[in-house]
Amino acid sequence: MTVSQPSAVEIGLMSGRAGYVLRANDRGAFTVASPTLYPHMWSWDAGFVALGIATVSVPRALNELRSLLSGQWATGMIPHILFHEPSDYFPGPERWRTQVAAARPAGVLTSGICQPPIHVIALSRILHDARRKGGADQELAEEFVRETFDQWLAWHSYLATARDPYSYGLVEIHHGWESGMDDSPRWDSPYANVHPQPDMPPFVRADLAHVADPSQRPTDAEYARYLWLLEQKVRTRYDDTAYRATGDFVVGDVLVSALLAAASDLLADMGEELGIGGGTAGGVEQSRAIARRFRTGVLRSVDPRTGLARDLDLRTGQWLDVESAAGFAPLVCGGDEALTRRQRDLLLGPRWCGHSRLRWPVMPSVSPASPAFREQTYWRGPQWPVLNWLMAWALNRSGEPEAANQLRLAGLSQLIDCDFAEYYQPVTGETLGSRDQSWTAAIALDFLAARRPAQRRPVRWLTSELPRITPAQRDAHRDAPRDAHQPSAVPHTGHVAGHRPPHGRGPATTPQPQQRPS
Ligand code: 9WN
Repeated sequence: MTVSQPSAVEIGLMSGRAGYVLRANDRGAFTVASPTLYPHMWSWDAGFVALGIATVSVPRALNELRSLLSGQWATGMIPHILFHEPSDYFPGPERWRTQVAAARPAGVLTSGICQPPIHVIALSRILHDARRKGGADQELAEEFVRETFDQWLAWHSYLATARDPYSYGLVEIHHGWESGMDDSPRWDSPYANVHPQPDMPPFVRADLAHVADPSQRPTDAEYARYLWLLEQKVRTRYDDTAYRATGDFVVGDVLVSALLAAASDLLADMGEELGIGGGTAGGVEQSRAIARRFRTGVLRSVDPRTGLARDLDLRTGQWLDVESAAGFAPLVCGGDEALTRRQRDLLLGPRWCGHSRLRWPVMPSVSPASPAFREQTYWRGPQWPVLNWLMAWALNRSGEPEAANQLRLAGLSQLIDCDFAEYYQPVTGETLGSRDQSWTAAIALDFLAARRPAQRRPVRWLTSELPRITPAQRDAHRDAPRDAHQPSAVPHTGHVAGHRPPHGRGPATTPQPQQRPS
């Protein structure tokens, strides 16, 4: 299917209406994710919202990120929700009970888990806009980067340490909500091992009151598991090590890892350009090291047969083979040009955006050719405009502007009715979930602004970055006895066999130090 440029009138209508939605969802220093279903500030939503607002107002976009940072925990974690005002959203602060956590911030109530690190990607986009505008906007944005550099670095370092203690190069998530793709079939297998216990406090869902059809939302059984994991986080006082020892859900997430790698490279770029982060703390170098480690982890997760990246269940050691949008993580972090081209073709081809049943050739959350595909069920097939934006961004950055533009135009066509829904039925094009969703309006503004991407610094895949494994270590690994907690799917990690992480959980290996690129 070919899609054409929107007309001048359509552009005018869409940008006006998108701006209106964002204005209406603006609560002063922050933007609610949507007016009814999500009446608070969500972490990765805020990143997308900020980059959309920047097309109109750089200062307001920076304030969005500043507001988000006000919720940062002492560990560096940016929490997934900031509860600025009371509401009927469930689970609210009384359920999260973050007062049990020493690291929680003062002055704002938050949830106790996190979401994908899109923020520095948004910040670099805002800086790009500000520089185009020049003058006060540029000064403000550059000053903001200087002011907040260490906070972003702390956020990335949190993910790279507390959430990857054994240096696998995959960020560990403790809840499906941390992936941003709540009930994705990516998580079906790990969630099968999540068993809510009778002592979990009872609950009443609030989300179903805000959607036309309950089948568009996760099921009650899924919700019970979500709340049980929340309970496990509370009972371990939001201590990641304690949770890892006892929690039911511990998974290495490839998309979060790819975003961390890309964002870390961008943070290092900004630090270099502005002459910050090079001091004693070596922030630029730390960022580059994080980028290298997680790019390595993502590329190592790719299934050579499908060309898609895979999440890793760290409880069972199984790779999770699901044809979900997260499989395109390598496109986001780059590092292997042949794989980038393969993923570009796959993405535009008949299993994905080019699938014959799709109303618009826009990125679906799950391949329509997959047995896991469901047209109408939350993250099991419908299209999220922000995912499409992310793929377009990644293609642009990978030097594929034509492919990126195809997704951009298709994405704009999908949004032409200006409902700015949370997500879209991929076959009929019907709007689903919440209306006037902030991040959808924001990416419409970004797509409409259609500025040329900043030139990507070529990221070459350096084989010397791959941790090495000697034949002796490989044999030792092969011969080592396996148990239920020992992954069978990580033979290529380059880790030395025999050193089991505490609590008998996770792979029975420790990594070799990574070699510096030559
Ligand atoms: C739980 C706000 C958020 C998005 C997530 C999306 C949905 C929340 C919910 O809404 O999650 O965090 O209550 O369903 O899955 O990606 O950030 O828009």
